[in-house]
Amino acid sequence: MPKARTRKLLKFYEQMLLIRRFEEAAAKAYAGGKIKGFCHLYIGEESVAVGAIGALESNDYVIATYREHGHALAKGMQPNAIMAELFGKETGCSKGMGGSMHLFDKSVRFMGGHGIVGGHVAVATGLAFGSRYQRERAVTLCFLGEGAVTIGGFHEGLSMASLWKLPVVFIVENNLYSMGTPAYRHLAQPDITLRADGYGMPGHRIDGGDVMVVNETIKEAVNRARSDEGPSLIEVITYRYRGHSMSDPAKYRPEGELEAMKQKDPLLISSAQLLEDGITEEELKSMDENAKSIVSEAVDFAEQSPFPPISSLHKYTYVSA
Ligand SMILES: Cc1ncc(C[n+]2csc(CCOP(=O)(O)OP(=O)(O)O)c2C)c(N)n1
Repeated sequence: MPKARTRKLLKFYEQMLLIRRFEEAAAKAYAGGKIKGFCHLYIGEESVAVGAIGALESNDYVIATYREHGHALAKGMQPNAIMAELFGKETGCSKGMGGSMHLFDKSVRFMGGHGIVGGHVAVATGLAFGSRYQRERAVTLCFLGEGAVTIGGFHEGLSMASLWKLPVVFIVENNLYSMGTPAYRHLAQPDITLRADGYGMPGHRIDGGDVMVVNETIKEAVNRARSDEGPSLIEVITYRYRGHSMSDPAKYRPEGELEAMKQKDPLLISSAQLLEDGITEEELKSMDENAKSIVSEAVDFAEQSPFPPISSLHKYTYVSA
């Protein structure tokens, strides 16, 4: 029987594998014309969502950006419902009407999937206010990119959350680029954690490669939030392997950067730790096979599901035609 720490890492590794294989399948389906519109992949960043969400209780909330497939999976959404949503099918979590950027599942407290950069930060503060008001003792994790920290909603969300000591943790996934713009070209102060001081909350920067480090850091911030000590701002350095979205060939990266970053792949880091803890190559391989089969079933499910009927065109809108 592996030690508790190894068992935890195994669970995280399994989730990261699922996300990696899910995203690879999404890329293939996009290239084959099965997924249309925007599709932002999370490959390379898996340790952030998995480690952070692994620090939560099941009644805690997660809210994220449009790069949210990984967060939705880590929060317990069904791969079939997510893939079907990406395919625009009626069986998708948003009935095929939201697509990649608008995953949502209230039953597991995954509150989206938001396309307006920084807009959801204020929504996260609202969720945390709601939890406090209803005495739920739930914590909200809000994931955002470094491109969101100069936007008004970031300021408003952090300021009010701190003033009211709301149970929320803001996690900046700094993957070094906002679309094609590197952080040094849009952040006058590149140390994002310094902003925390301006809102009277603790700020920490960590390297996101090791899922256990992410987990431990976020756990501390979650405990703090749950004991009414207020929010924290955690900047996690990470890297996305693909372009901003499927339509971006990512030509703006310096030569060799991607290859160098892949040497510090979160899956590589975790598998090396697991092998050291006595888990065998065969066990890791069988976990990978399992992830691939879950994803392949999700793709079949999405392929075979119907598109929403034309009669539903005006359903779920604020104003009917
Ligand atoms: C308010 C707003 N402005 C501009 C955009 C266009 N836009 C979409 S994604 C993006 C870059 C965001 O980068 P970052 O926050 O670092 O997240 P990442 O995509 O790297 O995960 C921009 C500018 C938008 N969606 N919303």
